[in-house]
Amino acid sequence: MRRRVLEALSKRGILIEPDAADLLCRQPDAMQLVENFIYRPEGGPPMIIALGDLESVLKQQVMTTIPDLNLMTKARIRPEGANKVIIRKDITGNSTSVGDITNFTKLFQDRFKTIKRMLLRRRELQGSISIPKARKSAEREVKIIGMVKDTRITKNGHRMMEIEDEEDVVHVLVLKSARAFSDVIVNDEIIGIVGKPAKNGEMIVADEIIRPDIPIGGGMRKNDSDAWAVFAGDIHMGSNTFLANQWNDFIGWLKTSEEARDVKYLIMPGDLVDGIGIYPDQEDELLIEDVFKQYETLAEQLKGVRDDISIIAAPGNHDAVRLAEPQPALPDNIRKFFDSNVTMVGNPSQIEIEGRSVLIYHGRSFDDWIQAVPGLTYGKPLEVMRDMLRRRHLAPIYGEKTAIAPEEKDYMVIDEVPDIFVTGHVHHAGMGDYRGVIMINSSTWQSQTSFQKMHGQVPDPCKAFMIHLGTGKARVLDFA
Ligand code: D5M
Ligand code: FE
Ligand code: ZN
Repeated sequence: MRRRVLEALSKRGILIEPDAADLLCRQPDAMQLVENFIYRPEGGPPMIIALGDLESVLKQQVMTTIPDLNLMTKARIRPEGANKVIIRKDITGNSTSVGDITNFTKLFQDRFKTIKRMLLRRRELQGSISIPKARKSAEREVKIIGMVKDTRITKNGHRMMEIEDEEDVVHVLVLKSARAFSDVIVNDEIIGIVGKPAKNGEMIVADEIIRPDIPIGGGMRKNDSDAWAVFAGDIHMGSNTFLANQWNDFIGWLKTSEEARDVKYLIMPGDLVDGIGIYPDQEDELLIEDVFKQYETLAEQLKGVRDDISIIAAPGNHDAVRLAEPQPALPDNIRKFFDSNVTMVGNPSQIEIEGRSVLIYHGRSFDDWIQAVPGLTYGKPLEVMRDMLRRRHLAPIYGEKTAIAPEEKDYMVIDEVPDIFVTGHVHHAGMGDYRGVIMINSSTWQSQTSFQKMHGQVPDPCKAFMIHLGTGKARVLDFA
């Protein structure tokens, strides 16, 4: 092992200090670590690896160490039924918005604080100051962080924004000739601005707009998991447009197919059923008019899924929980229909499976994003998801279609960068990658509804995405 490791490094012209070499060779995944050093995204490989460098890489690693024995024998590492779903972030049981509290102050303060912290880590925003200080500043360049309260185009075609921080509000002008002009701004997002004070501190002329964004060079590192996760959203059980045959094919595949043998997780990001009273005259489009019966039917079918598959189900805007986001998990009187391998989580929620962090969000805010931002469309949900990741927020636009609950903490902030980000709602199927985050929009099991026809929305149903949790390998299955 030592020889292989040293050879691999020296081939690339990398030296390693003896104590670092000792520690490296004691790692069962030493060769993988060598790869990580070679392909280190930040500025290429180091010339000399010191003990401290290696220790910090080991600390960052998502993988747990694999016993040598398993590597040699290729024995299956995960014992049967070892699935563990760790819930990292979920409103369920943590709601503070009880009764008729309609005060959003704390929510917005929390959002501001959390995203400001992320922005302050950006090199471009080192030395940020408050708006009052920026107004009085004699410097040529100032840096501020604030929430967008308003944005409009002036009669000369420039963009004028109102930016607010904890102390003050200021006008920020983005000239149409500035590079930042093409960057879309949505209301209530939190941004950093680098610019020049003007008009005696009444205004700042922006040179650059900075977003919290996803750090470059992240992404899933290999781990020892053998398991696949499958994603299936927007089932809409009970609707007369529910695609029963295709769904049954999918469940049948999951039960018996050789390809599905190592599937250990089924993740369902909302709209499990069609619900009742979701839109006017919905009864006319329902096959099952009792919402409990809808869940019971779904639960019955999921009982056919192998016991060694953990099912994680979140609600959407058609499900039987409060509509305001974050939505808690489905309550016990519905949960009770399902087997014990089903974990109900909130919307959004962040879970960990096999060392992978998965952010699950149904996606009601797609409607607001698409309406607010020219160029975003229902047909390209991955572009919207990328915009959510760049702003580290699932639903920044307040007061439109997405109902938001006045919680004290903003659960819609993406504070932890996920390995996998899955959404639904728009009934499209897409998989992509943004700076190492795997993005999935998980299709639907409902054909075009009359509502969608009216709005010219064409669904892309009956696709199931699969991700190998050890390697990040992806597949798409088509049951259409
Ligand atoms: O949403 C399914 C699709 O229909 C999704 O693309 C959003 C769209 N939809 C649903 N309600 C609305 C409203 N009120 N405006 C615009 N677009 C909408 P589902 O949640 O499954 O009904
Ligand atoms: Fe839906
Ligand atoms: Zn929906």
